[in-house]
Amino acid sequence: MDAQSAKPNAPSPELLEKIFRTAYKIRVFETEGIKLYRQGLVRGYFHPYLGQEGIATGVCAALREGDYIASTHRGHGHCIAWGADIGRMVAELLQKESGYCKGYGGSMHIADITKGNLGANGIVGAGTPLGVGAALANQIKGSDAVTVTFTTDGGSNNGTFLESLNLAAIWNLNFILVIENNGYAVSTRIEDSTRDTDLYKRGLAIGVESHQIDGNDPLAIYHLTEQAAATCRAGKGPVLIEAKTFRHMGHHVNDPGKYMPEDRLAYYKARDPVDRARDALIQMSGVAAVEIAAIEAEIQGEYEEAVDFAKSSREVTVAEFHDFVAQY
Ligand SMILES: Cc1ncc(C[n+]2csc(CCOP(=O)(O)OP(=O)(O)O)c2C)c(N)n1
Ligand SMILES: [Mg+2]
Repeated sequence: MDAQSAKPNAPSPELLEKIFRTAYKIRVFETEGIKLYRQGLVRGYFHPYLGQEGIATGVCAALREGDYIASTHRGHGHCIAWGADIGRMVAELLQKESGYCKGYGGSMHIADITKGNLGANGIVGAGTPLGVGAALANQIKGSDAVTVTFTTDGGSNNGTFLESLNLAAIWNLNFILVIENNGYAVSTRIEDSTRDTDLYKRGLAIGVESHQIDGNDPLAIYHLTEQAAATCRAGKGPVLIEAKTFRHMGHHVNDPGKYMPEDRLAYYKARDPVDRARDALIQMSGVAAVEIAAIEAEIQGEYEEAVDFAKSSREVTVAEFHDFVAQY
């Protein structure tokens, strides 16, 4: 299906600025977060969202307060695009008690249920049934809230992908499933894990409106999500979106990603989502280079404040962690 053929209204200058700010904020968070990781300050894994920023940015910009998201192990970008406080996010990475999960969760478990963020998830594909559950709960409550689950090409091979989407379909849930297809599950190419690599067709097979889109085009993703959310709120959900993208580095910070073909990386880097958000802001709303530089400096400053906040907070102890887990 060619979703890009629809003719959306011209985006407002405010929307263009919001999209650029979000994409850039994610870029800074990931670039600087990798440095924190290399300094030994972040324990566990860190899966950078570099190169995929356009998806979280475009999708979340099209949602409303009161909607819900569920995310993946590569989840920092989704949290930021959903409006998370980056000080509390850095604190979570650094095992500080001021973190979103008191420092007990780390990178792969940042969640904020109070704001409808059902969380990042270390279990590949687990956000899909979780999102369908939230969408069902909202339907039962009579709410028109939309739930978006961000999943992955790897997650689409988990059995619950089809089971969950099928339930969402028979119940007409307000549910949008976004597959971030970056072509790899760790170092396994998608061509080696499935015969038909056009993952949106899996939705078509069970009667779900399904689209494939350039995952590096934040504006196109915004417009498509806006349409998908309207479809859901009109009682015609769910909708599946496959966003094709590529990560800028290996699976996690310590994976050199040698298996990633250089020509493919160059192709996607030439279509960098942050550059595209910046270009759209300049070209479509006439923002001058000096203003762009000021926005970038502001976001960098905000990140540095977030790190200061996190570093000044108390680190939780292993004993506290054990006591906390033992309660559940
Ligand atoms: C159910 C499950 N199986 C295996 C793993 C181990 N694992 C972690 S990430 C990953 C692959 C991730 O690839 P993909 O789902 O495409 O997401 P991407 O890393 O490309 O964003 C695997 C197999 C896991 N975390 N959960
Ligand atoms: Mg993948």
